[in-house]
Amino acid sequence: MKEILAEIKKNIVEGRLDSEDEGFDGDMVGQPGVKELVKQALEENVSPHDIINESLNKGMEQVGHLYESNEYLLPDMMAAAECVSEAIKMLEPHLVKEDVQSMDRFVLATVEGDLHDIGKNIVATLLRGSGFQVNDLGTGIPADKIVAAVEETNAQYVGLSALLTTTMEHMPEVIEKLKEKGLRDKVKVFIGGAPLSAEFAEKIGADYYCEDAFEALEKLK
Ligand code: B12
Repeated sequence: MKEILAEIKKNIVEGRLDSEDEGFDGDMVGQPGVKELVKQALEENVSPHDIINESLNKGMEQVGHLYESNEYLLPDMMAAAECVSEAIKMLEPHLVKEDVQSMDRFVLATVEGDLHDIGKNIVATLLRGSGFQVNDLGTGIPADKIVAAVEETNAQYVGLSALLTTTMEHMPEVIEKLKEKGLRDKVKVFIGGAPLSAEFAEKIGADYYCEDAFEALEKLK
């Protein structure tokens, strides 16, 4: 991995937004943080794709493991999440191609009971950048509301995100309600989030499982 990508990942794990932050061990003041490093990477023409997949995703994966092993507490996870959100904001202009326009409509939501939105927001940014009209409903959205949005906007695609093993169980509800409303054949259902898999997509009758946001774009093509 490029050194700068490894540095960004390390600073995500340390929860260091900028050079004023101490970091987990408290001795990193003065060293560049996520903001400075992402700026530098963009200046060096490192691709936003690599920054997202190699630094942001992998950094958060490591944070998840540290939380699981009780080495990190909730505030540590939140500090890392803030760094990723800030990095995405900086990457957004580089992911959005202003000349693309499409009539394809995509409804996106994190399912009921789930407040994780970093991955969903990356998906939204990439889709908008590729010309899709994205109706991002936000987090913790009940199945009824998601289906109503599909109906109202006449969307061709719906994307569901879940990061908790408990909340992924709300996904089949959305598919059932789409069937009840006679909308299932009019919309392709994409699902994503760390605990999901292609097997789960097949089991619940979703059309596509995507490991990351870029895979969603590939599948849409
Ligand atoms: C950051 C984080 C948080 C942040 C969320 C901030 C935010 N605004 O999202 C905070 C601190 C708030 C948080 C809270 C909690 N969290 Co949390 N969190 C994480 C962590 C570390 C990273 C998630 C993340 O952002 N990853 C980075 C993004 C980029 O990756 P991603 O979401 O997977 O998205 C990519 C793909 O999956 C895909 N994708 C995602 N969605 C979609 C949708 C579509 C349509 C498509 C096509 C693709 C796609 O594309 C994305 C981009 O490439 C994970 C660990 C992990 N390994 O996932 C734990 C984790 C998910 N959290 C966990 C837990 C337990 C919690 C809490 C219950 C903790 C608590 N005691 O309160 C709460 C739950 C709150 C709630 N009700 O939702 C557990 C879940 C365990 C389980 N088995 O369910 C994990 C796995 C940590 C762990 N190892 O224990 N969390």
